[in-house]
Amino acid sequence: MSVLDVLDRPDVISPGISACVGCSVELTLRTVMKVLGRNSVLAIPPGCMGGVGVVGWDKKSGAEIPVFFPLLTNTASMLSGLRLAYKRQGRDGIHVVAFAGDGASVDAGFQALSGAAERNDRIIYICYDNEGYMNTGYQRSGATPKGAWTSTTPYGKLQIKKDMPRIMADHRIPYVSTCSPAYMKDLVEKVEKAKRNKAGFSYLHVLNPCVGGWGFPPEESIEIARLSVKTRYFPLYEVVNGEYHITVDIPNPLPVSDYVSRLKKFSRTSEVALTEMQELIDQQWQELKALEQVGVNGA
Ligand SMILES: Cc1ncc(C[n+]2csc(CCOP(=O)(O)OP(=O)(O)O)c2C)c(N)n1
Repeated sequence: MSVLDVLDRPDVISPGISACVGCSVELTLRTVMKVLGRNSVLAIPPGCMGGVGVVGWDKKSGAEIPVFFPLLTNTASMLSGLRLAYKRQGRDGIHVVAFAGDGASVDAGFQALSGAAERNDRIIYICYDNEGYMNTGYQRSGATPKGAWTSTTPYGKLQIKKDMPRIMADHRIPYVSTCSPAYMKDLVEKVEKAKRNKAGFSYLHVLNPCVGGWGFPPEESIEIARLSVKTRYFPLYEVVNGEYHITVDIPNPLPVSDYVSRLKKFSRTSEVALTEMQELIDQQWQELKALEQVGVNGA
């Protein structure tokens, strides 16, 4: 089945939800759910996607599947419970899915997420990473990169971005991948792998440019996402049973300054910080290449 066939499927998310113009998260959610289909239960914690109406504030659900609203802190553990309940009912075919922001995943909900991964519960957990607590006014999160402006880091964040996909891979769960809305074929194939994964936990980490929080024109959302990959700022790879594989190779990367210069959130980032960012990107790419050789199991 081609990607176009998948993208032509009917939406399970209703039209008219109130995401910002140019929101790449909405596009990601619609696409992911086209792949996973109607036999799914969706958990959306507080955040942009919770706020825009997918959970159905007006009692006319914004989705044609069951959606519920866990706390910012407990998305994964609620899904673990659901999975057990379905198991007891003999309904193993239902996809139990989280669609959660980076704040809900790398910070506030990390304990629940790490616990569910450590137990290898059969959950599909998708983190949409817009690099901050965007719904509540652009506060910094553990996923905000060093040097970036947020409302709580007015002169640029001092710490580097938490490398969440690598952290999740070190739980040695069956499936981890990074995805981008600018590489739809790659994204669809990865969601399909998660859908087929019956062995346990699947974690997908999507980098989603945020028009308001990052400061760029709405029509450039996908271009910015593509630049993040082409500069190797956000490499696309997967880790299947401990084996790393770069799915979109970038043999001739653009300098990270091509990406940074497009985003207002980096307008106060110094030359020194930019050099450091490039060095970190080069180092992480080398590490990824090395992991491709040895995997998390060192085999
Ligand atoms: C424990 C707790 N602290 C704070 C909040 C308030 N809150 C609601 S949404 C949100 C932002 C969530 O950020 P993120 O998960 O990154 O999603 P995004 O807003 O970027 O979509 C916050 C802080 C909350 N709901 N629960």
